[in-house]
Amino acid sequence: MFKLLILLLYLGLNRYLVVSEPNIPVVITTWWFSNSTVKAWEVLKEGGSALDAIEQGASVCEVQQCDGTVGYGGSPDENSETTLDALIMDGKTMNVGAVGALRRIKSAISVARHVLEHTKHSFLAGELATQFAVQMGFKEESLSTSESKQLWLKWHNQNHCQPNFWTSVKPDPSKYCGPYHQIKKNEDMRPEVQMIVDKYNHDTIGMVAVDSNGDVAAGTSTNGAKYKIPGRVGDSPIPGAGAYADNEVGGAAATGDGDIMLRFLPSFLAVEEMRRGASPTEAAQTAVKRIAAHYPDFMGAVIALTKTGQYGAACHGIPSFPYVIQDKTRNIFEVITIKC
Ligand code: SD4
Repeated sequence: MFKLLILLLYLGLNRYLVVSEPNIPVVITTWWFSNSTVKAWEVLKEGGSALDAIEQGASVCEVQQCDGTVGYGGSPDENSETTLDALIMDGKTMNVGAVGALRRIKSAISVARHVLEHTKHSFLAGELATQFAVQMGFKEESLSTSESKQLWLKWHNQNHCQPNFWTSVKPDPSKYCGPYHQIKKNEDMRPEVQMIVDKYNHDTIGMVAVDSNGDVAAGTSTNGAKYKIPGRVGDSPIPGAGAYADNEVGGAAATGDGDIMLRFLPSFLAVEEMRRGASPTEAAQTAVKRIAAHYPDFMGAVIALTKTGQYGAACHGIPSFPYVIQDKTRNIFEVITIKC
């Protein structure tokens, strides 16, 4: 009996004594945006910071216009203009830099980094965020391309402005273009428009990284939703919604139907779940399920990473969801696809 007690005590203590080495540095990225992952990994493997890895990694997608859904020349709004949302969060200081509806500046995540590093603010928006960027030395240029103009012309002239994001207005937004005027709610109860998330409308690069010092950072960059109402800002630049990072726990990032997702702060929730001891996969599942309980048809995904390099993801409303990982256990990046 005594021996059995000793054995049980030993096994119990052992659980706490066996400390596995952290799997850092490490970076994870939403979708199959591997070029951004490779860039971030280059930074991390040279001993660079997680913040630099996130900024430089997401910048690659902005330049390469990943799937036409990050950076310039994608997702024209109702006026045919492309505007950008981006966020970067430092899990060491809990400082945030973000821009929403940024006009005429291509490098949104770098402008967000400037908000983080050169201001005491967290979030700048619209035309005045552009003024800030110009003051910081960024070049002002049109974000439209012949592709984005074509896309808009087709939407406007052939598809009669379908789909759009209006409800309770006249003329009937499910048939006609605007300008619209409000009507009383009970005159037209049009259901909320769901964003179609597919290869060319998934829009957001979200990245989470831990560097070799154990510092965590997360970030996003997107051109948002196609045919959005001008001025619309999605979930991506909102801390806790698009991404979140905390050195004490890890980080998370989200992608999908931002108008719905930002109501639930899924990245914050995933990090808090990991703080409570949930695995990254469980944490991401909890965040996604919380949204699905209210909006069963929403489409989106959450990726999560602990400060020790454990990772996972969860998704909803699409058949499957890929994300990319690179760490020191892999010679090259790996795309992991999960079923939703
Ligand atoms: C947005 N969340 O602006 C972004 C778009 C996206 O998958 O990630 N779609 O709503």
